[in-house]
Amino acid sequence: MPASSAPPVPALAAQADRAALSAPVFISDLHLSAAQPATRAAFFRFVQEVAPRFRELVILGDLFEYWAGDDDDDPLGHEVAAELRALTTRGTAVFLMHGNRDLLLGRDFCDAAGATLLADPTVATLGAGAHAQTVLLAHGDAWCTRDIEYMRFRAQARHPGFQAQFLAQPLAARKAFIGQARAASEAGKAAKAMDIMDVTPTEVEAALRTAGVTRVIHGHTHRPDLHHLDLDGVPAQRWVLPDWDLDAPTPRGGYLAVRDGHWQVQPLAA
Ligand SMILES: [Mn+2]
Repeated sequence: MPASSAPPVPALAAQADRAALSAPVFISDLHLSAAQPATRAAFFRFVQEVAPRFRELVILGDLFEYWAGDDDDDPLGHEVAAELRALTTRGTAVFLMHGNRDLLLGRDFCDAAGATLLADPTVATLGAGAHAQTVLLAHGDAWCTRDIEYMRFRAQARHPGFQAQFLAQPLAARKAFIGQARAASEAGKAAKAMDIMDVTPTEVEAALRTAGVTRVIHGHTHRPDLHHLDLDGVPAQRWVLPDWDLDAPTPRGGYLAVRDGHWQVQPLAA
């Protein structure tokens, strides 16, 4: 067997399916890429100035616009991992969930960032003692069931065999495939009715019942809101995180802060 030949295949990371949080801040859908310098700068500022005030930073998917594998030589991934690692050394734990765009974030990235990868969905405990609550955490795309075409793609993209096969391809081939998929996705989105891009309310309610909780936090839809639900007579809440785009004509972004039982969505400071 030739000693040199093929570079090592990026490894998938182990996923935790529970998390104990005390004073977390939640973000999602930053869609970081080299093409979004202001969003990247805002994220680094957030990690340096806002996140250290919390005990946990929880990223609920689509931190990156795309992820071809942990062996990507694009410096952005390394810079983000270094920032997150620096945050953990200051005492804030980092939890990360895959989104639909960065679901190949793997073991090397998580190790470099000092991050714990969470399964989608995960039931987290918030606080302890009399104030303890449980909450369901998810990216949100699994509940967009009215988009049949997307659900079919999702099932394939999340299949471990498909992922292993994909990651075994050379980096350049993976990047070419992702470039084509992104172009097709942009074209498809424009043609789709907006309401099939949102979650199906009954799917979220079913997930809350299965998890036995009355609160859920997710992203993905880019429709930040607090929805009050009636779950078989019990009040429940669905928190939808804002996406970030500081490179847009009207910059946007924000985070959900949870402290002492108080939940609040904060826009990014201008
Ligand atoms: Mn998403």
